[in-house]
Amino acid sequence: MVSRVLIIGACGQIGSELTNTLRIQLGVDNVIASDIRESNEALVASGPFEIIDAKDFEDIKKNVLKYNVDTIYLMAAMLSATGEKYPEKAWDLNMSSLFNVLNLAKENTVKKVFWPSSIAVFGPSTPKINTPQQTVMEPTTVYGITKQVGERWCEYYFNNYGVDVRSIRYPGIISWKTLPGGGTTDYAIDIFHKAISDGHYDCFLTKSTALPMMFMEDAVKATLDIMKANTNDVKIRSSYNLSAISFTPQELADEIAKQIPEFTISYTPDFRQKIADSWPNSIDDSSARQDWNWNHSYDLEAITNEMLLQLKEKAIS
Ligand code: AKB
Repeated sequence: MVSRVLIIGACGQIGSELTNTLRIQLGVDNVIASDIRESNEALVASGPFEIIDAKDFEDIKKNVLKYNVDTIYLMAAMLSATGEKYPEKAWDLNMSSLFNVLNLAKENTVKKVFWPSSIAVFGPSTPKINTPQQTVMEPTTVYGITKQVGERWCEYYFNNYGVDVRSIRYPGIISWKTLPGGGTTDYAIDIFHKAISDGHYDCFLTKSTALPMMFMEDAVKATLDIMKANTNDVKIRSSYNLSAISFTPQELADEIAKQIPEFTISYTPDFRQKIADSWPNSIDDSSARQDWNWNHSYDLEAITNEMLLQLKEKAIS
């Protein structure tokens, strides 16, 4: 039987592309998109869409029953930079939405849950290079705290209630279709837009701030791979480290300048520098590669080529 999925937060950066790919794989009517508002016209027009508040258990349940949903992807969250501006709201949204979905699985209303964690789960005391799967975790952002606590609850619901919850720790995700909202890694997308429109980018991180990053195609693939993996192969039920590449703003700027030689970059670090400084430079994701055969495809050159090509085309169309 084909799975029927509900995506909560479907208008967002990752949610929108996950929805499109799932609609191709499962059929449009088997993928119910939802968000707190209709903020992505193309997405709303592309198949079933419901306004759902991720903090409202009954709202989610009503739609799960209406569409006979068996799997939920919870993509709604307040990210690191916005979370620092609204700490209580970030805690409230990120935790209540997770509990709503875990509890629907606990009562067997849905069978499977995907919930994203992040490299934000790590903190300044974590080893920075090739950060291991299991290590010191003392996040200093509210977003990171919600991810760390969320991971503990995912594992708890799996161990104690048999909830089939699966999770990966996303690095910064680079994409061109939908803009990201309120993250620290957003510079790696802003820079492409500004390179094309202005030939110059003023970066909010220093030139040598290395962060783990990944292209959207790889992120969507990882998400679907872990969801398709055999239950017994998903050995980690908190969240898996996931990695593709790591680079600094300067390295990214140099790569862009290979194609736009007149491109220049300046650096004006703001409050997001402190967040970036608390995160790893690179991630050891050997558990994901071993347990469910994770493999990335896009390196820095391929990402840069694809971003510039697609955004230039979008600018003239
Ligand atoms: C952010 O920067 O907050 C996110 C993340 C790394 O989870 N992109």
